Formats: sequence, C-alpha cells, structure tokens
Amino acid sequence: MKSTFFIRKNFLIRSVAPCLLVSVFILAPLGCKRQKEPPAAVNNEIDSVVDTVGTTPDTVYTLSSELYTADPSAHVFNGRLYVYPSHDFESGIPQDDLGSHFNMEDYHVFSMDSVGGTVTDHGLALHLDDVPWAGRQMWAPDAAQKNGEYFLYFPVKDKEDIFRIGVAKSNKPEGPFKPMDKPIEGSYSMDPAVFEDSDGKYYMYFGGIWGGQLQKWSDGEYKGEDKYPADNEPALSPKVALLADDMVSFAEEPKDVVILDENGEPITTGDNDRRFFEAAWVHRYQDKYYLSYSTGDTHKIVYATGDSPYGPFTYKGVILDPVLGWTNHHSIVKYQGKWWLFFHDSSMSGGKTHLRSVKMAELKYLPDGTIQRMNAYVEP
Ligand code: FUB
Repeated sequence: MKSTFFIRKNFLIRSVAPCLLVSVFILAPLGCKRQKEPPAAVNNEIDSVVDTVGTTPDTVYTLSSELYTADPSAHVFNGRLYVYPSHDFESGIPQDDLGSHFNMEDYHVFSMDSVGGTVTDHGLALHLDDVPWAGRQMWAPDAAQKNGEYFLYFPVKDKEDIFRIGVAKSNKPEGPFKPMDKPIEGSYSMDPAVFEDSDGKYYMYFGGIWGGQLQKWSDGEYKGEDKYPADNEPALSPKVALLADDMVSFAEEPKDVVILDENGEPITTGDNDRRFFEAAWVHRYQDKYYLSYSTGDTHKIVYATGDSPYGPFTYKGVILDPVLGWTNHHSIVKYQGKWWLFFHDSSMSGGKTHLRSVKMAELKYLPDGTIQRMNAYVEP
C-alpha cells in the first residue's frame, strides 16, 4: 500500500547517560517490533513529503544498546562480520544544516560471528586526540584489509575546519589503529567507502554536500564558498579514486562518479529525490556494480547500477525509505549466504537526530537484479 507522510526536520537535544568503553552484549532484535504506520503529521518543520512503499523487513537487529552509533560500514574479514560505525555522543552543540551537532570524537568497532548472536564492542579503536592534524568531527568511517593489514579510513575536519580523509593502520581488524601523521594527499570532503574489486584493486568513493563541504571544492581545489550547479544542471557527484598499493594514498586524481537517469541524462541538482547527497557505497552483485547513497534532505537510500567501478551508474530506485531521524546512511555486505543492509536510526534516543543506533536487516534482490525496497521506520 502506498502512503504519504511528512518528515520531521528538527529534534530536541537532551543529555544522555555516559557510554561504556568496552562491552559485550547480545544482538537483540530490538527493532523487530512490527513497523507502525508513520504519523500523518509531526511537529517541527515539515521538510519534505515522501512516498513510502517499502516492505517491512521480517527482523531488524539493533547492534548495541550501550553506545549510540551511526553510519555503519560492514565487512567480512576472516569469516567474521565487522562493523565500523561513527560513535555518536551528546556534546551539547546545537543542530544546524552543517551537521555541527555530529561532534564525534572517536571510533569503536563491532564484530559478530553470526547474525543474531553476540556482538562484541572492541572498545576504543581511534580517538581524535591521537590524530595530529585533526580538529573536530570524526564522521562516517570505512575499513579495508590487504595482506594482513587493516586500514581505517576516517573523515575529520582539520585545524582549519576543512574535511579531509585520514587513514590509520592495525594488524587486527578491530584495531586499535595508528593514524598516519597527515591526511590522504588530494582527499577532501567526507564519507569514504572503500570497495575491493574482484581483480584486487581498491577504490575509494567519497564526498557529501552541505556540511560535507563537497560544494566548496572544484577541480580538486578548496574554494571556500558554497557553489552548487543550477537546479537544471547535473548535480554534484560523489568522487572515486583508485587506491595506491600502499592503501594510504591515491593512485590517481579523484574523478566524478556520474549518475544518470532512465534516459541517460545526468541527474540534476533540483532532483532532490534522486540526486547524490552523501554516504556513497559500492558493492557487486552478479555482473553489475551497485552504487548506493543517501539523498540527504529527502532522507532515502537509493541506488544506481553500472558496468565499471568508475560508472557511469544508472539510477534504479529506493533501497531504504526514510528512518526516524534526519540522516540515512548504510552499507551492504554478503554474509553467510545472505545479503544484509546496515543502517541507523534515532529510535534508541527517542528521535534525537545526533544520537543514532546501528541496525541490520536482510536485503533482498528480485530475479531481475533490482533490490526490494525496505521501510524500517519506527515511531519514537
Ligand atoms: O554521522 C555524521 C554524518 O551524518 C555522516 O558522515 C553522514 O553520512 C551522516 O550520516
């Protein structure tokens, strides 16, 4: 059934109890209560009107009841499922359109050896204070492994308040990670996602608009001011760069990842329901590359497919309808024979946008390779 609802833009900020540094807890299907109909209208500003047609997942698992976490990047290393999230906490910074309220300072890594089993929080993996060039706001990370070494990629603002992408290394997937003393040369903006192709090449996708600062860059240079293409022009694209053998530098200048509509035309700036906002993720299914991303101010996770890791990618549809909270950010991984969507929402904090919780649910493909649209909205 198709229904229409309004998305809330602002949420109240309150303090929360301090989080435990290291804990082990059971992966509880906390989110597996049946989804209720979203409210017909909510308080605060009305931000957009969204059609919800997604199917409710059978089971939604919440990974931690101890920490607020977000932006989950999931990978299978040595047969175990590892999740690299942001670590939300209450810093008291008021909410704004630049995401200043996402004032995170460290990362924890989660892991599990079965879906529905015990989730281990491996404790502090990296702290802002350990990164010599970092200023503030440790946002959505990702990880990769090569030749027994593990790499944590993290966006953080430098001391001039410009987002850069850093790398930290460990000989264990859970860390702790030791950061390089400079960000990746030529990196900018945020939300790095590293994709390992079947030929052993690694690509980093990155970028995000508004608080993600992508609109402040052109031709790889920081311009300082916001510059968006006109509504009828091609939207700003996520970026992709091949990683060098050392995994801590780019082997090439970052390129635009072009996203096309069904007519082969680039998706435009004014197409808020489909244009790229942040949270690029790439995975492979059968013989296609799937680029998925958040539409930001229309709060969806959508996807496009292509024949090369560089694209172009053609828009296909919605993966995840808006969740409770402003942001929507995800990853997709195959584990123990099934595909899983990792995402977050603000249900554990009662709807506070900057205090989110990581969840996972099975992702299903239809026979033609399209992804079954999901709705995991829960009321606060
Ligand atoms: O968590 C901080 C930022 O919010 C992420 O980098 C974005 O993708 C959004 O989820």
